[in-house]
Amino acid sequence: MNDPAAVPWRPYPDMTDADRVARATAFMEDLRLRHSCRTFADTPVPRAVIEAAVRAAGSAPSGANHQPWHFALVSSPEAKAAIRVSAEEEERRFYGGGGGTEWLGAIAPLGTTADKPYLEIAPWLIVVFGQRRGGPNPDDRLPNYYVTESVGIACGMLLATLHQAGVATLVHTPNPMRFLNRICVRPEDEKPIMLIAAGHPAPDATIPTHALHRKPLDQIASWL
Ligand code: IYR
Repeated sequence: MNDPAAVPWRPYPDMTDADRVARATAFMEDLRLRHSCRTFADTPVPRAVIEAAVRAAGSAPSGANHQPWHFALVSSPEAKAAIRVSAEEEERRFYGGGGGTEWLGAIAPLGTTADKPYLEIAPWLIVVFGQRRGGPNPDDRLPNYYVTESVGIACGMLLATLHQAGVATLVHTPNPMRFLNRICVRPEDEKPIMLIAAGHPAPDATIPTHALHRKPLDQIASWL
């Protein structure tokens, strides 16, 4: 029988079902206060906060526990400026018609444009790469599995950690994003999956009312 090495389950703290409901509700209520921020202040955020968020992300479940992700943590003004230049170039194509009328119509209520000053103003840009090949050890070149799903879960945990720490975020996905390999000095077999700006909201930051709508439970869940 396959009987791999294992350690005993590490128990959760003792709690009642009422505690569980209260904790789940409190966490949910806090997470529901998260919104994308598109106007950042240049106020610094300690590197230790970013480090904790990346370590949280790095504990996400992944296919075969290969942890197929790399986080490039960008704070240098030069690298941020280079990312802004290339991202805005792509965005000008997108907003200039490349996105197509349906897509552009769908995002119109967000009020976004090709101008992305936050890419330079936010103190941190976190560029997340998915690794097609890797494995449990740094030099492994094995195939990875469920890379997009694994990286997506990791990014959710990263966003939740930053939100808990009172740091605002924006997920940005310029398309195509290959320029991020060059600027972040990552190999071509890594695929940029998302760019997350992180920092403090500017005093004049707003949330588009379109983004306030959250589908009610009965529209997003079914019980069987
Ligand atoms: N990447 C562009 C366009 C954009 C696309 C979607 I889907 C959004 O939800 C928001 C924006 C941009 O960042 O402006």
